[in-house]
Amino acid sequence: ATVSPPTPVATVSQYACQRRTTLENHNKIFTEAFEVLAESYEFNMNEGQCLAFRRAASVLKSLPWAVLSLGATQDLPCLGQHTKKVMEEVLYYGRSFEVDNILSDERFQTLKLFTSVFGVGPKTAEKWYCRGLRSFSDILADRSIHLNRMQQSGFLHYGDISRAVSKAEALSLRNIIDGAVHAITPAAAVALTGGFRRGKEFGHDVDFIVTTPELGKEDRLLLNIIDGLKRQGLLLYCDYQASTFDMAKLPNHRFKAMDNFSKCFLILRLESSQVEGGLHSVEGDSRGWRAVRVDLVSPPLDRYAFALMGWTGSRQFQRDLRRFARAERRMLLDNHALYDKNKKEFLAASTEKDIFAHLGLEYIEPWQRNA
Ligand code: DCP
Ligand code: MG
Repeated sequence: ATVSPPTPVATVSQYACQRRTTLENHNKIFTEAFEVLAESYEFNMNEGQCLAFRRAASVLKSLPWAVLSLGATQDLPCLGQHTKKVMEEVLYYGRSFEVDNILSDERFQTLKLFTSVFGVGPKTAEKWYCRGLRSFSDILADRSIHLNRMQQSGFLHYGDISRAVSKAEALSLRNIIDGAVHAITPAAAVALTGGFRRGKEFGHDVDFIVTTPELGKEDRLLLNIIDGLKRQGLLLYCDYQASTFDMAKLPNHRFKAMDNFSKCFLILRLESSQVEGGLHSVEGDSRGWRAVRVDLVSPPLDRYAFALMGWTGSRQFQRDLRRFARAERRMLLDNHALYDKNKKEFLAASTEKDIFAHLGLEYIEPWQRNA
């Protein structure tokens, strides 16, 4: 890779969906600092500043060169005064003092620890922090705290599921889900999505889309898969959510965390013997198995392309696809559908390429969506 911007520098779009962002990040020293700041703003419920730093990080991730001076950033979008001040510190001192302060802050450290538990979001973490709790043992010793089922499983399997999932483990899980699906109906299909589809070597979970050609059978399919996994003794935790999908509803351009398809959040038992090269977790390997977080989503077949797009991510890429659609095309996009406000009609898509084409965007491969 080159270390300085080639001349002339091509203009960088403010939208991640008009940039090609591979996993090769030449500006990690900046983007890691931005991520800490974004997270800190997220804990303080400052959505605007949080997003500003996530956007800035995303722009730098897309560059095929390393930023070596502030001057090199003058034509880049999404970099405000605050981001540039942080970059200046990093360039001159090799570190940002603001970031160092956040990292050594007790509140930040505690909220980071608490939100690392499956089922614990920023609000719950904040509540526990305000009660004076600082560690897992504080939480577990406090009799006045009620843990929901998800949080109980989160603590029970904390050691395993806080450790990254490897690609080999993800592929082994695909075989397991494949087997469960095909025992039910050979017509159904399984696709690995999320970060692994973007080419990542490690993830925090494994995301799959399952589909059946029979419209309306999605809920049934998912329940049958869950049942199959249970009978094999692989189901450690299951939170199933039936579909609330309404095809008459306009897409919601706001990037909320959830779509309305039938889905389940699982913790599965993965045997070491099933994984090529063994388990990624050292401790788990001596035990012979580990727990892994798995998400399954089951859209109706005619919505498959939208669901695949949404679940492939990255979050920043999907956020900008929706922002681009609305601001530049007067269209509404979400995980379910694409609606053209000019023509007042829904635009169908059977592949991701169709969606890019409807939006008048060049096709971006999944491995170029690591924004
Ligand atoms: N997603 C969604 N609705 C949800 C959960 C996720 O639309 N209820 C989308 C957002 C992400 C993608 O699916 O872009 C995958 O979510 P993950 O949180 O699993 O993120 P990644 O797979 O990209 O990263 P990781 O490696 O941490 O799992
Ligand atoms: Mg994932």
